[in-house]
Amino acid sequence: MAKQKIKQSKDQPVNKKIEELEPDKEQSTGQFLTTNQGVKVNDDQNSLKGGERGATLLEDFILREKITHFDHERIPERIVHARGSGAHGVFKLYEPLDKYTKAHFLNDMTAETPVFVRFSTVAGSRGSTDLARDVRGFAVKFYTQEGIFDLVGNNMPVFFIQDAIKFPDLVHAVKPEPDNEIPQAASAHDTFWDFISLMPESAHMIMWLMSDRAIPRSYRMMEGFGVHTFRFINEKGEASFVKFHWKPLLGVHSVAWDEAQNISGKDPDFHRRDLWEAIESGAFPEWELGVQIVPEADEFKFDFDLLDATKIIPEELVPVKRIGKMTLNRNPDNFFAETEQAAFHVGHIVPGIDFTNDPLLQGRLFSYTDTQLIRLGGPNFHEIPINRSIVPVHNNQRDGYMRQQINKGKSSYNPNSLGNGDPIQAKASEGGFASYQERIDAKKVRARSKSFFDHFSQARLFFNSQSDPEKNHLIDAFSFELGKVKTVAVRQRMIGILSLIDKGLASEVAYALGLKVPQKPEQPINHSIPADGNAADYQPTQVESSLARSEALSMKNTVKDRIISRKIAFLVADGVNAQSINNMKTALVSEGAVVHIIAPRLNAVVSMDGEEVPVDESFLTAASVLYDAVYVPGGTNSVATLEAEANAVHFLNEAFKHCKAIAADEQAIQVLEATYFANKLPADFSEETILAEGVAVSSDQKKLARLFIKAIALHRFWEREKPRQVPA
Ligand code: HDE
Repeated sequence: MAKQKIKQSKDQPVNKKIEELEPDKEQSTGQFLTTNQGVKVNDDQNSLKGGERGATLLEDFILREKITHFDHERIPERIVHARGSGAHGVFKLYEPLDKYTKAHFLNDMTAETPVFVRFSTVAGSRGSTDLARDVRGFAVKFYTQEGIFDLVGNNMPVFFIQDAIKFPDLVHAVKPEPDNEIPQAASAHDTFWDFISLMPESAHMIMWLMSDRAIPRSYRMMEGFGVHTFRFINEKGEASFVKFHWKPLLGVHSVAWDEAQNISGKDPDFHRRDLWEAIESGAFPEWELGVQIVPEADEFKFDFDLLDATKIIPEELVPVKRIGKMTLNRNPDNFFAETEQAAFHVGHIVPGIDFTNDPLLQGRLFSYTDTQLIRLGGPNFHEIPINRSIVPVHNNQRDGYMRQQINKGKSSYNPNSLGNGDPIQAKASEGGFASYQERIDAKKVRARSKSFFDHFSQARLFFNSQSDPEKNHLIDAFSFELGKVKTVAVRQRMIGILSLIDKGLASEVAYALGLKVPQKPEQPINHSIPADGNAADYQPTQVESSLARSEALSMKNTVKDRIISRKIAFLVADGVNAQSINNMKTALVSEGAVVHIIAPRLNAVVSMDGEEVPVDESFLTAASVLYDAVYVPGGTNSVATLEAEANAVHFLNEAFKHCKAIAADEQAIQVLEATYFANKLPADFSEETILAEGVAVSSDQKKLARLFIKAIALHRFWEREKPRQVPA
């Protein structure tokens, strides 16, 4: 098991981007308060008045400046992905990729490329909860030696729609309904499912959205995907197709839906806090960058179209090659200046990387600059410190709101002779970007390729690849979301769509909704057809996937051998056995976990030996949904108090319900016996049973710690949900 490396965020070597940001930083320590014009302020408590009780004078430039600036503090939030959190880090390459791409940062083994990453939810507003059932954004800005490369991805590898022209419709459908602006940060409402039920192309993405991937345990435990197929271009000008993946070294883990809903109340900043605290404590999140490379000659080898963003390339068909590692090791100094003002754009690419004709990608290439113009207020958003390239920018673009750069000289045009012809174009051999010369010989049409018409085979592949608990969660999620839909016809239409993915799934959801699966499911009528189109020509095609399952699609197969940064609750009261705390704490902390002592009240409890044991949280401020596992140490009086303390019993009940690892010193077994799962306690506490059921009790503290650590690493004991009726 990996030992935690303690490397404090502030001790990290300064990377090139951090260095570049330094001159823009302000620190007020020991300084006088000034106006924005640098004039020292003498009284920041009272406005200037005509007499002590008189009217305020217009002349008060200090008051006016302060209030005016305040009035203009807000900028529009992002239309989608409004809620997010960012962090700085670095990317290091494992091996040069010269065979495929000439991109410098993917070839130079000595390069440490600075990155800024922003994770986000999609639907909710800036202040919404982190634990909404939603897609997560995973946007990475690489500050390379050849300019900025943005990999603007999500934590799901496919998308709802195939053509960018449908994006405003999708977003209008999922955002709060326009009459009453309900619901916030949720897809469980009529307009969303109305749209989805009429857009069979969303079937695959809907499976991901209803899966546990939509409720991650942490941003640090999510995969990331570039979604579209991009192109790599090597020095010789040869192209290959590429899909980008981020693989988290902590594994891919999620919470339970009931837990997600609870966290939203207890700590709406759960993911934001988790990322911040992990980085502050030196448990730096890490991902490997993976690529799936398809030779250009193999473009038509698959039973799906590489240009269709509703399809994955199963890892069984093209393995993911891990080419480097990203480490996030520094929190921003200022949320607004860095995270909020970060402007990502899928069109920011460097030589060696290029686009494909994926119609979703092509539309995005327009949208991201356009949106920054309104959000950040003009065309100079690239000059905002977080967005600045670490290599110099020279061109003939001039002026505009908030221009920072002071361009010298007379000429701002090309060709010019007055400026010596500068700045000059770079040859491809000098690093100049030259677009890939794709051959195009086509009619100008508004159309969708027939190769995009299989909407169900990969949705089915996804479902078939899930473990039983994951399948149950999908059924429950569909039942919940469609249960929130008021229009029965929409629910019924969705049952029709589900029946084309999997009959069992459709009938379970239909049962929950009190509906019937149509005997012969009507072929869903694809409503995204042009006015003059013939509906029959737009029917989805029924294709069987060449694969029965894909292991990479199930979280069951993820990394489960480490507990770094996992949060463990210790429930204690006066009279606790300090030894029983310390032995377990030492063992957990040495594996990188974080321990919180939780007691009936704050400050400290007194151990059975009269020692003061500091308390981190009380039962009032803590909740089991904020922890990964629970331990109850021994000590007769402590145990007696906890057994009679409803909050402690509830804490354990909830942890059990959410399938978490639970451990108790043998002396504390009576606390477990006070819970609702007392009659479900394992018959024995052998290693095998503990690792199967996730409840460990022992008087041997070393053994207990060893098994508890293994159990925490397993993340959840979903089998406990059988027969899917666990009370709180
Ligand atoms: Fe975005 N998307 N998107 N998107 N997207 C935005 O840009 C858009 C899509 C993604 O942390 C906006 O700066 C269109 C796919 C992320 O700042 C906007 C289409 C994927 C972020 C926009 C898509 C994404 C955005 C809103 C369909 C995964 C947050 C604010 C053609 C590959 C970046 C902004 C951050 C943000 C448009 C589809 C990922 C409006 C038109 C597919 C991670 O420009």
